[in-house]
Amino acid sequence: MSDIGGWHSYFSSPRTRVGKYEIGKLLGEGTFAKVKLAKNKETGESVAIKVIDKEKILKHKMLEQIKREISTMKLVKHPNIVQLLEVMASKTKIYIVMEYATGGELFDKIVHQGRLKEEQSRKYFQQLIDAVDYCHSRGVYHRDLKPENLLLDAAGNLKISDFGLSALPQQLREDGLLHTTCGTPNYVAPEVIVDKGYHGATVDLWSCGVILFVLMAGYLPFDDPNLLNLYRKIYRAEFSCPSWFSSGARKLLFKLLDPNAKTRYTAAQIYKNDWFRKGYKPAQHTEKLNVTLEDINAVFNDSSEFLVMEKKEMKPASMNAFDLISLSSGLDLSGLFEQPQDEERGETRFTSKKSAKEIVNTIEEAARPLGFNVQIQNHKLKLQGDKQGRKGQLSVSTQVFEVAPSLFMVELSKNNGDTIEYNHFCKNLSKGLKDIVWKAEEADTASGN
Ligand code: ISQ
Repeated sequence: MSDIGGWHSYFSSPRTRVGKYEIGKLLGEGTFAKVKLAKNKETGESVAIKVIDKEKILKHKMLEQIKREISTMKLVKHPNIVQLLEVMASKTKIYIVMEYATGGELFDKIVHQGRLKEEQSRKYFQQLIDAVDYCHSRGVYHRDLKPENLLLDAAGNLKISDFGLSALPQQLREDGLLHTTCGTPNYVAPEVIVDKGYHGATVDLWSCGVILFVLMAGYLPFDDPNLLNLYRKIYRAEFSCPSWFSSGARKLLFKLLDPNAKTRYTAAQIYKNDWFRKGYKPAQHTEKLNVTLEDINAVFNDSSEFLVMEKKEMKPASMNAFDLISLSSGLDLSGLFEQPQDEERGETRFTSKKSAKEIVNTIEEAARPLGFNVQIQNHKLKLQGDKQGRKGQLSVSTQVFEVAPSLFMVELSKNNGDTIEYNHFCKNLSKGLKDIVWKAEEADTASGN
């Protein structure tokens, strides 16, 4: 176990808490938003939270649009679409809480395993069309369907993310995951490229065609290092199917990757297609969420009902079995709970079942009358003697560790000063701490159990 500058190396990192969610690692980042993994502390459920900067939204005059998009997202409930769970706001941020798709991106699967078998590709394509058509029937268009937006859940089912944030203008769509300024046009329909005005549904179905091709081929139908050449290939729908594509799949692809939006297959035509129909089971969707526009407005009006505090929570550093063993000699942990230990090195440990906060307060109350200047930082205390001892001013560091749920270990270590004075101090301190600190063997008596 290392010791850095007198403070223990088991620094507990601050955990940000937003409402009932404890914020975890970053899942992705865009210009206006970050997506973070989070845990609902009431249910233990993992969620993905999109954190949007309010100031940036206001600066780009996107407020009304974002409000509309969030209310749309709340109305979309389909097993193959990442579900919006709730929306919260702090003074500076908007938090969009969504289902967490644990399986990662579908296209990572292709990157690692190569192209998929036709059956598997068909299953994902069926789920994709089911979800896309469900949204279209409610007037919601994605307009940016691409691999990054296709996730998988724990059961391996497709989950489309960001349905609803789609109506934002392209150049302002930097609000989500993996969205770059010069996003790849590989999945974009010809009519979008020529910017003649387009219909959201036909554009999404073109992208579904590109996605189906990539799933079965393992590479893009339209690709070129030169952007103009790429646009030309897309505009003319210049692509060819590899030899392993079945004739049914080829036929469907030519109907989807039709450069003429007017003759391109609609969802209704896809449902009638034989290749698509094989083994197709429509998804069962449940009722719409009962969310009104007032709910959404409340989030943006700083209504106290929706306002949450973002706070950094310091938990005492926790220890695992290896940490505990490394503190003890060999595998015998009994030494851990006996006092005094490592006297020569100036280290002493106690255990307590009181809360970390109570322990810290009690140490502080016990140390001040002994003439110590006390600095507290989370669950670490620095105690500085007020007079010079034989070997300089006595300085002691204290930290509280959680060794098991509701069992804390208090570790004292001498940073400076004389060991005899330190031991004397520990004895006096332990007298002051007699209500909360006891040896493990005495714990039951001390806690009155
Ligand atoms: C859900 N699960 C994992 C990652 C995500 C990224 C963006 C939106 C939703 C997500």
